[in-house]
Amino acid sequence: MTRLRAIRADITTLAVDAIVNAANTSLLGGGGVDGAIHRAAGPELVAETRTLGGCEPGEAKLSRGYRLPAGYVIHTVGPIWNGGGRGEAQVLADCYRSCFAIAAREGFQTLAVPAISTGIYGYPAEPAAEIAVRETRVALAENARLACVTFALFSEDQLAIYERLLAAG
Ligand code: AR6
Repeated sequence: MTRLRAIRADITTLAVDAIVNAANTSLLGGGGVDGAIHRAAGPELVAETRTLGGCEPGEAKLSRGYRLPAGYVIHTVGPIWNGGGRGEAQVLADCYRSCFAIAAREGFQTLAVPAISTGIYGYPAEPAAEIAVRETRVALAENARLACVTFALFSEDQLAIYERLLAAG
């Protein structure tokens, strides 16, 4: 069975143990995938995230999924792209590591992950995907319990980038 796949999907529709949210430091909702997750989860989600004390870029926090088909949401805050010379790549890698650390701690077996930072935060899609695939492969190698990570991508262009990286092995 393949443990790593990329599909074109609205991440809010996926029935996995946990989905990753590309949030902001307030954790109180926003646009993009964050807005979609909050809408689909219902108002109970912001009631919980309000108690989490925010989240720094590169870190992650866990909440329940409420009305989502996913059981939990792992909220992370990606870097805002500023040309690439301000540590953006390190912060993005830290996002994935923080999410996978929570998944390992909780014993999650199935995860869905969006292309963190590549929307409103402006991170270029290709280098962001390289980091996502690299860090996910490390997590799969380190965590035998993790059965499947799905990259849930919103556009055909994003999907093509991920498919190429996954095919390259
Ligand atoms: N399912 C999967 N992917 C999605 C969905 C969805 N339903 N909706 C958008 N995407 P973005 P960021 C893709 O902007 O760049 C929010 O306001 C989208 O096409 O959601 O990390 C937060 O509160 C893109 O490829 O997140 C922050 O303020 C990717 O998800 C800020 O945006 C990420 O785009 C975070 O910006």
